Amino acid sequence: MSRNDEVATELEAFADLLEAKGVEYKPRAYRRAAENIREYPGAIEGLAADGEDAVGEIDGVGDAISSKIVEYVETGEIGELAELREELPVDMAALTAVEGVGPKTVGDLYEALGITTLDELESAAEAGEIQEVRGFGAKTEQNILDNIDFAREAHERSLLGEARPYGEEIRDYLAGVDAVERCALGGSIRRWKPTIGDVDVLVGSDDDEAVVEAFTDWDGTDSVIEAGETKASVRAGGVRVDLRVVVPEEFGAAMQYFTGSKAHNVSVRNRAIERDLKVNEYGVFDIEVVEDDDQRAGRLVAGETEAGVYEAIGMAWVPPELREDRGEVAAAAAGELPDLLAEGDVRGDLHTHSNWSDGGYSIAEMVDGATEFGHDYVAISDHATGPGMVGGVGVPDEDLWNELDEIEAVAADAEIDVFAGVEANIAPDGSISVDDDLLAALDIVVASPHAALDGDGTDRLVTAAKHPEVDVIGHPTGRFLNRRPGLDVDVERLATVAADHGTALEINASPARLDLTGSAVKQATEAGATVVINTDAHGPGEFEQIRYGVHTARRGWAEPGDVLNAQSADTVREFINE
Ligand code: DGT
Ligand code: CA
Ligand code: CA
Ligand code: ZN
Repeated sequence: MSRNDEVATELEAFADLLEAKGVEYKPRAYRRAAENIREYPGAIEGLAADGEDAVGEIDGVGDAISSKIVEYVETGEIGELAELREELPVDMAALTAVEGVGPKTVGDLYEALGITTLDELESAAEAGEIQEVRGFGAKTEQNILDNIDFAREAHERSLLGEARPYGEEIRDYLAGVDAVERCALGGSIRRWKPTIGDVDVLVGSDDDEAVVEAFTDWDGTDSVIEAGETKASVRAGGVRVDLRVVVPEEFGAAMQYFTGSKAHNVSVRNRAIERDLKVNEYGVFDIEVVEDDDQRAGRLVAGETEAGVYEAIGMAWVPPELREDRGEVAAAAAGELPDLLAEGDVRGDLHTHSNWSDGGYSIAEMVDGATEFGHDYVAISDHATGPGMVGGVGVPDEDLWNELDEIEAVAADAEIDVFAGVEANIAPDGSISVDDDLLAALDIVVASPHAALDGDGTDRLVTAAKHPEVDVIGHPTGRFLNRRPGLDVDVERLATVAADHGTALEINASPARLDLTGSAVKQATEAGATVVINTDAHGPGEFEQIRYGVHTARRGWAEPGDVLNAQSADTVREFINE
């Protein structure tokens, strides 16, 4: 965790506890400051060394907050926050992971019932104690009971978008250690699963002791969970990282084994057995012994490289994103793996926000950001108002006409193509929240569900996909990873309609969403639909999150031809003008 992230996390914890105590306004200020510190390009400890005034130069950081930041950087603690934590000794992260439970609820339930953990919350709800608390009712209590299991499970997994940067940092660090010959990420993080149980790192080296030592000494390590001869585990920024060290000659076999998924490995092993071969984490051997104590028995056929392992059992190397046992073993054996979309194939972003709605930057800044990122085109698609849009985030139709003028003015000076768009809300009945005249005047219409996100949403989305002005169905299920599962959607039916009506289905690349999922993408493209990968960026710093969407598309076997924004601006224009 960078120092900026660390400080931001402390301020957010502060905000939660203040909110839990019923303090008004302040929590918002703390969250805003936290966000700006996270995005601040310089190192916070440098500013802190120059004193409170220097820290105060960051947007949204006033006197009260800057003195706390200096205190934190100097002493490793904010005194006032430590006191708050003692007053309210709650597991805030776990409790607020329950859909519908915010910091204020946590504070009220602690006050009334002394609840500090998920287990205590569950027992209280089961005993009917929560509905007796002032301001709570039977419905809230039932809601808690319905969502607690999901929260408990979710709380144990990190978002790919959080874990991946740590994984890459540690991989790059280890790659620079003398004793390390080969180094790679394995497990779910290499397969780009949306959530990660732990980060697996694999090293090929003849000096395991030196590698384990370098690993546990890493700057980013918060604590060492265990350190053995060839294995070690640490906690880094809330994520568990598992290291395994193998000899370089067995690195490929180990990578194949530790990348998983388990189901993929079972399929691979069965294919090997059919050929009188044995595959395990040490190599491919030319005898079919499954229950032999000597794992290395037999003549070694392959093991140094992963490609060699697959080749030895007569199949093409399988891209990690496909290793979920969804037909990839048969496809690789038949030489019929898809020609997957690559990160560099993406040419634009068709769903972004400016400060006309809830983004933090002007239209011109967003367009500059897209240009710098290397895109050929970008769409500005601010939220419209409409039923279900919370908290005055959306732009009313009459203002959207003015925004359209501004987008066109920025477009006239831009180096890249700029599409004028909107993100309209899809109401529960499938209707669209914006006037048809306005929809027709815009280049691109993204329509997304934002509220009433439970139950079957297929009819709702199908109705929207049929709307003649709608070009993209944004984050179709509305899920938030680890927070709410979103709508149930019959993807095949939606995709069939979308294909007929020239509507693209979004893979929202925001790490909190990754919606559609990989398996839904596979169903959608098999039904003939076009997908589009968008960041939903609320600032220029988020354009780079597109990679999470690209790898989700790859998990769905997507080829460049399946993806709208892997096409030229002209082709996109044709698609959205239809
Ligand atoms: P995660 O960490 O829950 O997000 O998921 P993975 O897939 O990273 O699972 P993890 O960390 O438990 O193990 C990493 C890989 O090691 C896994 O994908 C496949 C392999 N592996 C671990 N245990 C077994 C096992 O008992 N059998 C087989 N075939 N493979 C295993
Ligand atoms: Ca793992
Ligand atoms: Ca692991
Ligand atoms: Zn959006």
